Amino acid sequence: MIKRKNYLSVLLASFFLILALFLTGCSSEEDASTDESETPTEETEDTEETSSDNDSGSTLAAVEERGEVVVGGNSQLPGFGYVNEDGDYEGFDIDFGKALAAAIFDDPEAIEVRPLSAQERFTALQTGEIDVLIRNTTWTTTRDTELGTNFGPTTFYDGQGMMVTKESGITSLEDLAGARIGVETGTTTEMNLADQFRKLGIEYEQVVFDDSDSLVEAYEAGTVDAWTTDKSGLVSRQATLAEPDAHLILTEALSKEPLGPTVRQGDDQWFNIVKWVTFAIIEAEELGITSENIDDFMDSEDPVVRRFLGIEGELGSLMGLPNDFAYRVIKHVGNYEEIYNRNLGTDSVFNLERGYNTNWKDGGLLYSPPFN
Ligand SMILES: N[C@@H](CCC(=O)N[C@@H](CS)C(=O)NCC(=O)O)C(=O)O
Repeated sequence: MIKRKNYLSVLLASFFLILALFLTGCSSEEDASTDESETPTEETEDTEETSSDNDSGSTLAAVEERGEVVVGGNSQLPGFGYVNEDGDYEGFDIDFGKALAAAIFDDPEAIEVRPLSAQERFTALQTGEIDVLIRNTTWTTTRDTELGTNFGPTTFYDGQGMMVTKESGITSLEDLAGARIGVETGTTTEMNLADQFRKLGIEYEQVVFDDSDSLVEAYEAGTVDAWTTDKSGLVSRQATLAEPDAHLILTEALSKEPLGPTVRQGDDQWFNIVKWVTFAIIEAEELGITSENIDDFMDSEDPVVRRFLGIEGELGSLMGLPNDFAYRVIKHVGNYEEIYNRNLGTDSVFNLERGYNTNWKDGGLLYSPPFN
């Protein structure tokens, strides 16, 4: 059964890949999906077919049978998703994948990360090659509709930025008139760049790359004058440059980039699991529950805490999970603050300020609906 599924996935994957290349001519998926002349695209029809194969509950059943969650991730973005010196995947996005494994298997290591380029990621989700995509991916209308995805809660509120060398003397977008600007294909970045520069009436030369390694290489070699992506991506890659201090990220933001996990449409149970595991991480910070102190909460009298940790009620079983799923997640992976600090904040080389990514009680945008 599993073998047949895999075979079908491979066949479908090849088909989608060829179709995607044909439709997009190797450009961004936004280009393909916003072209009204192609509506409805074959991609849309096939996406629906894949989704209908995915009746509610089938993803969890397949994950349980397999014994691990297959997460589509990034391997080139320190802090978010990358391979560390020991050959293991590490990062903020990876931890949200581990949280799913902790909730289902009580084992955060029960995941397999499939490294995917920006271009490959949605095909991998549509064909069933991965269970969930957690790869600095922005929630947009076309992805939610034509690409057949359902986005879970935003885990990182970001915006697109621009990196230049300090030596260039460039301090604002206006200074980039006539510049060669590097951008990665298959991202929201390409369209935002075009939109913003059109709005500002700035002429520029867009240079497109297939992955961030080749883009950063070209920037360091001076083949492009500037490069643009999510500010988090710029911060992450700045740390890998030969002379990080020789570069600056312009203060202007070109767009809103809400990043979060996303699943295929058609399996509401799995969508709920991804949503509520993510919310558990946010809620735990609000409740002051950490991986260190969680056991002290097990005799709490607070009904909110008791329901959250599964001491009372049956919230987990309503979505096919054990009732203590939130306990498992926080015990093994930690709450939002712990995950953030470890990968991006005070305990990391990036020391990135949380900005919008603070809990609503501290004036930020992170907010979990009630666990009841
Ligand atoms: N958030 C944007 C951009 C995501 C993206 O793919 N960013 C690039 C630039 S940092 C990246 O992660 N590249 C890594 C790679 O090519 O593997 C999106 O969803 O389209």
